[in-house]
Amino acid sequence: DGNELPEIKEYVKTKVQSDGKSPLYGIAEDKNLIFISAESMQSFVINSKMKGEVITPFLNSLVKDDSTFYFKNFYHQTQQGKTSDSEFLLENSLYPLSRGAVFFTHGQNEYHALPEILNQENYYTSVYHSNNKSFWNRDQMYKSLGYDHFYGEKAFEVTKENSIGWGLEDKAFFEQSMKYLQAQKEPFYTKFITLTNHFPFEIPKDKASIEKFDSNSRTLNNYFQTVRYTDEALEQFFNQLKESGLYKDSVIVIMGDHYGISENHNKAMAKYLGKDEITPYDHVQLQRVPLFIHIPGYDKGKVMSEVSGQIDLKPTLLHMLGVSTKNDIYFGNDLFRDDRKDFTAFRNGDFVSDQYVSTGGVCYQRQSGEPVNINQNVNEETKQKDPCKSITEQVEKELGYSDDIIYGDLFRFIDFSKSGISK
Ligand code: GP9
Ligand code: MN
Repeated sequence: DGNELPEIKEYVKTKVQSDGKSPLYGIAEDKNLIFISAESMQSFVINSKMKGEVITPFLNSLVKDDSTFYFKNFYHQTQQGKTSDSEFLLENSLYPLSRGAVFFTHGQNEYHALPEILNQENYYTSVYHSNNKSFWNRDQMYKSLGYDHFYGEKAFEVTKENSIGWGLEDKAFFEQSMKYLQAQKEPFYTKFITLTNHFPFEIPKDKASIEKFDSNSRTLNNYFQTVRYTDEALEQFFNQLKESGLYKDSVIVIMGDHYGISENHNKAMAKYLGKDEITPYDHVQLQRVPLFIHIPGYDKGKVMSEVSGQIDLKPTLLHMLGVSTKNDIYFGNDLFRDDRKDFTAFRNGDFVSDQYVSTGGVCYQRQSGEPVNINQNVNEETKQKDPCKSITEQVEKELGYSDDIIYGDLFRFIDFSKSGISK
């Protein structure tokens, strides 16, 4: 019956939200928001080479672009729901579930998601993704999130020639999306979900622009080619946005949805990174996915090194659009604020903070990767000195609150329209 709500509200008010506005508050007011979910794109390919070749020339150029904020310590926080979990984090700033996919298990809940909020701000909202509409229960979930329209596989012309792996290749996907995009009422919030860089990362020879890697993992060997393909598709899309005139009236966000290379390929990954092995600490660092926030016309963009995660996007994007989140309930922080919560939590209770990485019960110094020396065979009092312990407690509390909201469908009990959320 919503009994937990007062405690959750209190937590969000005191530990998550803060008064005052970030320097970028309202910078994108009334602009279109074009969000691109880049399938399986991990940060280790950005500004890196493979066999002497640059892997992502276009994205690297974006990193340097004065109109771009690139977040190099941005983590995915997904679990078994993969792409759908990353969508859930983005739209709600709530955590996905520890088992299963919340898109399936709680697709009929009440949410207070980005599309619904932006609809109230007179935005048209849509998703483009060339896959069966019911995959990940998207058709149902997108209604619950408030999307106006979902352009699924049937909206596209998919042939043998323009398909790679899971379906329509990214270049054709963006190209065919342009006619719909240009017809949309502005301002709009539109999410594109790419597909070509999906496991097992296979691409026909004539569509690959770089070599394969050489290791014992065919998956990693292939990965670089499909990553490069998506990089080229993104460049083409930026050019098409410019030609259409939409570019200058839009903010463009590109985010990796989750890892592409699992720990089953650690040996090959170690070879690529020139390391002896992938330690648990390295594994956490490999959960970084790229985040680009590109604001045409803005010229003070830079590389941001703050620890951050997918949970931070909803408040960040709403604030950029000049929409207050004052009485909303969510667990992320505006990426452009200094007074941020000091950790990015993973679904399994691990976390990364400014100073520490906590994984598998071991607390590491974030900068050096050295375990924090904790004297284990001592009394309780000394054990308290584990610097990760207090953060772990907050992480667990927060994950629990997020679960309470989902399992109890608690937003049923809140009328957000009466809670004073507005510009
Ligand atoms: C499927 C696409 C990929 O529609 O989003 O899903 P994933 O396997 O990455 O969760
Ligand atoms: Mn995915």
